[in-house]
Amino acid sequence: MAATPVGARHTKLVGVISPHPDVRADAYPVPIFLDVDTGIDDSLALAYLFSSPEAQIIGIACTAGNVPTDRVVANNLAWLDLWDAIGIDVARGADGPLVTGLNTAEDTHGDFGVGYARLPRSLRQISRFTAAQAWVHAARRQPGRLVGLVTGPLTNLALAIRLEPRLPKLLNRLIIMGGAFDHPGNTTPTAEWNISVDPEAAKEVFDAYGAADGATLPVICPLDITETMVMTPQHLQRIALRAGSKPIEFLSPTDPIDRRSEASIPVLRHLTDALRFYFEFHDKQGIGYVAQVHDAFAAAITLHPGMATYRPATVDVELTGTLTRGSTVADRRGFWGRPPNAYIATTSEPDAFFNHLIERIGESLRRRSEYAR
Ligand SMILES: [Ca+2]
Repeated sequence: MAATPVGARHTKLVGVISPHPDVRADAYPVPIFLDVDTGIDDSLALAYLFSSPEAQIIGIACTAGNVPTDRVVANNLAWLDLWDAIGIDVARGADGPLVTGLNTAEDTHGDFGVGYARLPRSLRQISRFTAAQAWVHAARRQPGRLVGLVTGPLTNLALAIRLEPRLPKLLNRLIIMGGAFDHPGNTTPTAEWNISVDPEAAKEVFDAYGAADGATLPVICPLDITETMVMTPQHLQRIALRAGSKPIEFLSPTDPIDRRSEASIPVLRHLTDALRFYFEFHDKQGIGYVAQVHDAFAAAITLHPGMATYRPATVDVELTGTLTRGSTVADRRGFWGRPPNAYIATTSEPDAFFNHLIERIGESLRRRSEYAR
């Protein structure tokens, strides 16, 4: 069978594994629009971004996923309070996927989406915009500059592209945590959670990029790479040491079932209680008393694309398979005759990522707690 050559407009990208070519090292701070379903690993991604001076968070869209939309909103507002973040609008998204009902993942993230943490209720107001409107508004305000990061289902982004079909071209870059390619799924044997919750939305987004001549292709950060980002109790302890938190805690599967963090730094106390639940979930899955921190890694390559390598691919989503609905499929041999519509993140160094994450969050918390004294 003859493979059809891909279109000329992307020929410079075809067949290479390379650093993402569309980022300038001097392009800091990065104005980021977040779309999240917070979520324990979303919470860690937020912690990383709030701790990183290169990130300028423009707004946060709340998508139903790990927990229902209202809970995602409450979690995001609470984290903004805990991090003393100002000037960041939080926009409520749709109540569920474009076509089907909503599945949530309280077994993975806890009834409140943040494990055992009980975040203080926030009195902040949410945006007057819907999440889809907020996407469009943010992109139009700084065309060609905004970087999108989605660590939940793609429902709101798909709705935003319906509102503004030029959105792919208005964004500087887009990073999506989602999908699995040469790797088993984490929701079905072949499907990853974010894509599986709303496959129609994911397909709309990937199709939009396939049709958007001149748009910078989105980066897909799939399970293949995020499942190698395994956080351990040692990593969490290193954050606490760096932050100067007291007492220094070390989480263990032999801890009493009702043990909760007594960390002196509130953000760290809540993160510890969230991650304890996540460690236990992974342990129950047979992975060990650790946590795959998918969203935090996607956040890191948003700020530092050089932390991974990428290959261009033509990506689509299975909608009708009786066993494979929600699976991502990459056409590497040009069977479909369609040009690449994404880069897939392929390799990275977990140790380098965790050193960076620990330094960022630990140092930020240390400075904040010293300032508060
Ligand atoms: Ca998420």
